[in-house]
Formats: sequence, C-alpha cells, structure tokens
Amino acid sequence: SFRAKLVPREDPARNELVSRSLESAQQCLFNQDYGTAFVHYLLVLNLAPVLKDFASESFRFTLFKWADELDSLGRIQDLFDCYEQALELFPTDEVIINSMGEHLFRMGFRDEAAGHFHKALKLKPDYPEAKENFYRVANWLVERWHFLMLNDRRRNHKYQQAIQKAVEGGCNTVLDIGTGTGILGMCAKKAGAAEVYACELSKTMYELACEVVTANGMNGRIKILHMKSLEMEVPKDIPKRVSLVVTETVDAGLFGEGIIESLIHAWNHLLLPPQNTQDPSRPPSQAGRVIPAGATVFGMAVQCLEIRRHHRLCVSEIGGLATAAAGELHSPVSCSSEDDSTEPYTTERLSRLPGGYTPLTEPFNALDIDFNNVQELEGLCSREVSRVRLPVTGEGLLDALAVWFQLHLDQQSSLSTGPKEDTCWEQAIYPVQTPHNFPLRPGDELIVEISCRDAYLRLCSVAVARDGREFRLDDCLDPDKPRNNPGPSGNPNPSLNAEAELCSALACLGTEQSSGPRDYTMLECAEMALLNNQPYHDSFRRALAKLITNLKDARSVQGPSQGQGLEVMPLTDPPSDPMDPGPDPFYVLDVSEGFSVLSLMAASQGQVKAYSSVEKTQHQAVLRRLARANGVPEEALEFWLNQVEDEQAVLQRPSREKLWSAIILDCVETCGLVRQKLMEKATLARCLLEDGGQIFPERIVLYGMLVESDTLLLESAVQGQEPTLGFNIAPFINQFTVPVHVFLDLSTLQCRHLSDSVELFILDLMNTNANYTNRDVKVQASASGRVTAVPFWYQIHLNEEISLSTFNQDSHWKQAAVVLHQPLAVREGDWVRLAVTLQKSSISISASIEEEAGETGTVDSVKSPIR
Ligand code: 44T
Repeated sequence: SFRAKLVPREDPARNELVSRSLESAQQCLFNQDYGTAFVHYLLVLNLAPVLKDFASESFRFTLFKWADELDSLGRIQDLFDCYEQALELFPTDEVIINSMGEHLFRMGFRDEAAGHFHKALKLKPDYPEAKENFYRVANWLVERWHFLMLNDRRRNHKYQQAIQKAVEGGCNTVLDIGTGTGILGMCAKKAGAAEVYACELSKTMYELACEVVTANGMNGRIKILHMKSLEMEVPKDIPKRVSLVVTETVDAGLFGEGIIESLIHAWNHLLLPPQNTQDPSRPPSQAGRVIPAGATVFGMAVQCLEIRRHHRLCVSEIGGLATAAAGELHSPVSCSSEDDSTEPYTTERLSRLPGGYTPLTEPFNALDIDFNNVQELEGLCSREVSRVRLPVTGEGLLDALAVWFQLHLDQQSSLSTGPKEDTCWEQAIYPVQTPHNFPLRPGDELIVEISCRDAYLRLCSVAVARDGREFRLDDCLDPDKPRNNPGPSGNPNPSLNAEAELCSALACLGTEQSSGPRDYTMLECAEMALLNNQPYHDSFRRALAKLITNLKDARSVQGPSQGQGLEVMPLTDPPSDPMDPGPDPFYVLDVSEGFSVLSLMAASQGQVKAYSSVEKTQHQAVLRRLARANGVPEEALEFWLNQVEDEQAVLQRPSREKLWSAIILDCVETCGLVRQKLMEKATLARCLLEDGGQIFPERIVLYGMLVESDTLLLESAVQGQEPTLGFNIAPFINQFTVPVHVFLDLSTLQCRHLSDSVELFILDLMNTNANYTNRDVKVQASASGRVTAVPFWYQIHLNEEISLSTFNQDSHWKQAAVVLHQPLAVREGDWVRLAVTLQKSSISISASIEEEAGETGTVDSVKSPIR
C-alpha cells in the first residue's frame, strides 16, 4: 500500500525495481544476510529518496550489523566504504556518524574518531552516546596542554615580544610551523609582517585556527595550510622563502614533535639563507632566522618510588604467588632498547609526583643546540655519543633521569621547563629499567651517555664509578644482547664479585637464569603498577578464598552427590574419568582488561578451574611460567579468549551444563572513570552465576569532595574575560572543554578542600536493577571559597568485608574530577546540593547552594532505575 503512496508513478519499471529491492532487503534482513540487505537498501534509497524516512531505522540496523561482520572479518576498507555510502544518504544522521566514530576509534584513528563524535554532538547536543564518546576522546582532538599554554601569560608575552622585535627588525615574511590556534602567526601579523603563513598538521587544530584568524579580522591576511611543514614547497605552497620561522613544536623532551627534522627541512627549503656572522651585510629581510634561536637541555638523576613502580617489578610476591619465575618484565619506556615499540621517555610534572622525588645529582647540561645553524642540526644525529661523569650528591636508588630545557627565544629572552619553575610544562622522564636495585651514594660518579637517534634525544645511565671501579648498568635491556651476569660461568667484570654489597644489590640476577634464554616481556606502565599493587591482590585473594570456602560448605551440606572431598583434591577433568569424577571444580572467570594474575590466584586456591582473559601470547606465557613455579596444575588455568569464538561474547557459560562460581569484572579504568558498559556486563554476568556465586566486585561506591582548584581550571579552558595577547581565541578553543578530567593525582593536586569527602553514588553489580541514574547529594562546606571542581574516586567492595580504594598510595589507579561549568561561591557551613547523574558510564555533576538548612546526609530525590 505504501508503494502506491510513496513511490512516484511516472516510471513503472523503476518503481518495480524499487519495490522488489525493498522486499529483497527486508527478506535478507530477516535471514540475517546483512551484506545483501545493505546493498538492496542502498539501491532502494538511492532510487527512491522519498522512502528515507520510512526505511531509516531498518537501514541503520542493517548497516550496523553488516559493519560488525566486516569488522570481525577484518574488511576495514569495505566497512568504511559502507559508512561513506550510508552518510551520502543520511549526511546529518548523528547515530551513523557516532557509530562510524566508534569504528574509527577501535581501529586507532583517534583524531578522526573524535571528529565524528564532535560532529554527532553538534547535530544533537544531548545525544548521550556521542557525549560520552566525545568526552572520552576530546583529549586527542585538542590536547589539554593547549589550554595550559594559552593560559600561560608569561610564555605568551615572551613569544610575542620576541616575534615583535624580529618583525620590527626587518623580518617581514613569516612562517608559523605548527600554529595550533594561530596565535604566533597572528602576533607576527599584528607586529606588521607583510606576509604571514602558517601550517598545522592536525585537521581539528587547522580548522580551529581558520575560525580564530577570521574572528580576529585577519582572514586572507594569514595563509593557513593544513599540512606538515615537511611537505611544504616553494613556490607551490608559499610563493618564496621567508625571513622568519616561528614555532613551538616542542614537547617535554624537546625533540618529540620533530623540531629537528622540521627545522632542517625549513632551512633547506623554506627559509632564506642565514645571516653570516662574518659578514652581517645582508639586511634582516634578506636573511633567514628562527624563533626560538636554540635550546639548552638539562638532566638530573632521581630516586622516585612513583616512577619505579610504573616501570619495574618491585615485589617478590603477589597475592601469594612468587614472582621470580615471571622473567624480566619491563615497561614500554626505554631508551636503550632497539625495540621500536618502546618510547624513550614519558612525561611527568616532577613537582606533582605522589611521594615526591630525591635528586641524586645536580642538574647537568646535557646538550646545547642552535636552531639557526643547519650544519649543527644536521650533525646532531651523527654526533658521537658523549659521556658525562656526574658526581652523585644524594643517597638513593637510581630510578630515572629527568630532563627539561631552556628555550632561547632570542639573545635576551628564554623560557624554562624545569621542575622548580613556575611553569605549565612537564619534564621528560627516562626511567632506568635494569632490574638492579642499585643504591647510589655521595662520592659515586654516575656515567651517562647522551646521544641522538631518530632525532630523539637519548640519555642512558650506563655505569657507576665507585672507589676507582666501574660497574655497568646497561646490560639488561636488549633481549638479543647476552647479559653480563656475575656467576660461575665466567664473569666479564671480576671486580663485581669482590664487592659483597653490590652482589646483594644485584641479587635479582639469579645465576641459574643466566645460561638459558631470557624471558623478556613488556607490560604497560599501568599493568606494571597493578602488579606492584599488593593490597589489591591480597584483597582479591582473601575475597576469593572466602567465596570458595563458602561454596565448599554449601556443597557439603547439599549432600554427597558432588563428591565428598572437602580437602583439596588433585584436579581432574570430570568427563575424562567417569569412574572417579572427583569434586566438581569451581569455575572462575577473570575478565580484567590487559594483564592480570587474578585468574592464577584463583587457580592456586585448589579445586578451581580458572579462566583468564589475558590475550597476548607473551602475557599468557608469563602466567604459565608463574603457574608452574607456584605449583598450580596446568589444567587449572585456561585462556578464555583462546576458547570463545566471538570476542564480543566473552560473557558466556563455562560450558553448556556449567555456571561460574565467580566472575571478576574490571570496573574502573586507570584514568579514574567507570569502564564503559560496566552495568550491562554485570547484568549479563549475574545470569551466568551458579547459586551462591559472586561478581567481583559486588558493589562500587563513588566518593567525592568540593575543592577550589585553579590548576584544574587552567587545564580545562582558557580562563578570564581578557583576550589572549589581545586576540579573541577563548570562545573557539573552549568549545573543546571537557567537564571531566582524568588521570589526576589527587594527593598532589594543588587545591583547597572545601568539604569532607561524601558518598556520591552506589553501583550495585549484583543487583543491577537496584541502580538509579540520578541522585542529589547534600554536602556541607567546611571552608569558604569557590567550588571549581568535584574530584571523585571509588571504594570497590569485593564483598561485605573487603574493599579497595582507588585513591590510595599503592594504587595503579589515578583519580578524576568534574570541573563545574561555573564556579560556585560558598561560605563555611553552607549546604551544597550536588546533582549527580550517571548516564551510561559517564558522570556529570552540577552544584548549587541549598537555600534551606538541610539535615545531614544524602537526599535521594530523583532515584530512577537505569533500565
Ligand atoms: N605539549 C607540551 C607540546 N605540529 C606542545 O599538531 C606544556 C604537554 C605539554 N604542524 C603538558 C604540558 C605541556 N608541521 O598542533 C600541534 C601540532 C603541530 C606541526 C605542522 C609540523 N612539522 C608540526 C609539528 C607539530 O604543532 C602544534 C604544536 S606542537 C606541540 C607543542 C604546555 N603536556
């Protein structure tokens, strides 16, 4: 009947085709042949756009189903082709755009993914899925440091001064490399430069720069290019060589954004020849120069427990398991490894590291580099490795070399990124990864090698000199390099054995290990910190033991049908020996993300068959080695993902006639947020439990407090009403403000507490129906001030007695905070009403003053079930 109504009559053959294709599409959909259904729908909707409204739901459904299939088949190109075809039909469909973003994100195209979520959100500002997705990735789209840098007035002012001086001195054609919001290019224009060009490789930042430049009335007066400077050519992209390059493409390790390569290319292709110091006859407009003019890099050796526990295994026992057999575990940060998968450094603000740090040397000058000298830039990578000997001035374990720099904008002015500076900059951290626990002491000399590879600065602690002898430190990282072990099999450095103190310090270099092949496994920093988190593993061990005991008791009460042995019996597979089934094992599933030893801990309880979700073969091998060394029978531990066919269907029964005794869910991400889809998983897991079985954790409770923190504000948006250097930038970049901040170290966050901590929310995983999405919480201000944020963390209840906090010294978790849309002024004693919402797994909080004097505690005014 709708055929008559909706399809124009004019062309009967065409109408016939449309209606037959529509029928075929529906039939294929019914038969779950999504690929064919999709093709039919495409045909129908292209021929008869009038049917779009009618068929959009089924079309989307078909698209998503087909995309999932293509995804699991690895047909990535086809997948995106389908989305593109779909978007040609429905260019403003936020659901399709959001879904395409999710696929992009899973494939690792984070920038593009974020762009899609942003677009979906612009189309429908309160679309919860897109909102959650966008907030999770906005950090990749416009990184948070943009806000810090734009809020750093001293830095802005220094750059502006240097640019203005150069332009007024005659540099009148300018290229801004990595323009970001366009700020340095606009400075050059404002200073009177005749021609200004800017390039930016990030699409989002490029578009932002265009908007900002237009809003500042410089449209057409600055030419912005969406490209990497390395791809620029004269005269294709800019008409002629320029007299000034301005750039701030430096990261905490100075070279990480590729400034060396960019400047070599710029000197060779984009800049006028440099001023000749012997013959300064060339006028500035005819010579090339760079702002910044150069940099000095500093280093310092430090002891720091926080760094250590993220890069090295520091414990010999985890939840009852001896760790020695794990082999050599190391983090993906190492500058001595040839391995491409490792980064040479991470970044941290030393001043904000929980537990602080101890300098072991004075800061030393690691490198001087002149950006106006192309020979020097080109020679950097072929430069010989330089060795420096640093007097040790402090006592402690060598955990890392910290690196920062001074950026010399010109002869007069410089910026420093040092740890003692009042700066928004982080420092580069080169962790020492050798398994030695090498205590340094004053009088020692630390020998550091400094070199450059792939245009990255590399610093490596290679040896310690003590009492005229040298002890090498760097022999442990390269898996292919034989290790210089002290041991009976011949010692390359006999003096090592002589020193008993060192031998004990090097105790981890067990002699029996030295002959065989070395087991060498990489773990993410957070996975390493998790392994080092003893309270976590001890809590799980106790909670698991309790559950198993209870289940054993329950079975023995039930009668002898399940085998009478309460004592731990050798584990046999029941069906393999029908005459002696033995006690039925307890099935435990650990669906933690990444590396986890919880399954092995469960297996070590005896009479347990544990399934691990550890995916990487190397990680599985570590668990197998640990199992063997800890006397856990091989068949007691299995790898779940090797068994389930569809990775999406992780949560299913252990076998057709069995249920789980325990399912371990990983509920809080390292960044401090609840894992996506947690409650859905819990609902599913709940259905797969045997009578008396348990989900770990059974409940998580969210806590928070009121704080005044300017630091958080500076990281979340360009602050204040005043224009930045006289330019209108804030409203544009502030579109990318994200209300939830992650990866915080609450213990060192600069803030004033304006209340005690208060319970914000409860998530009951054992009874997901009991949950709500909104809750009003009243909290009393303990001091006067401006509430700018509500940091939050979790108490994870494994059972009634045992719980863990994510806000704890040994935690591998960081904390998160909601930054309020608008600061709220409070006076001591005021009651503040926090409206907390948990939609999907993303939290939002708004705060207001409670006018009436309220009773103490929590008001649950709008509890409503999640589903
Ligand atoms: N972060 C510092 C790095 N670009 C700052 O796309 C300090 C980190 C930091 N464009 C905390 C605090 C801080 N051609 O938009 C970026 C980037 C772009 C290029 C074109 C090129 N060859 C490049 C190279 C980079 O330049 C912009 C700035 S780069 C990074 C600066 C506040 N965490």
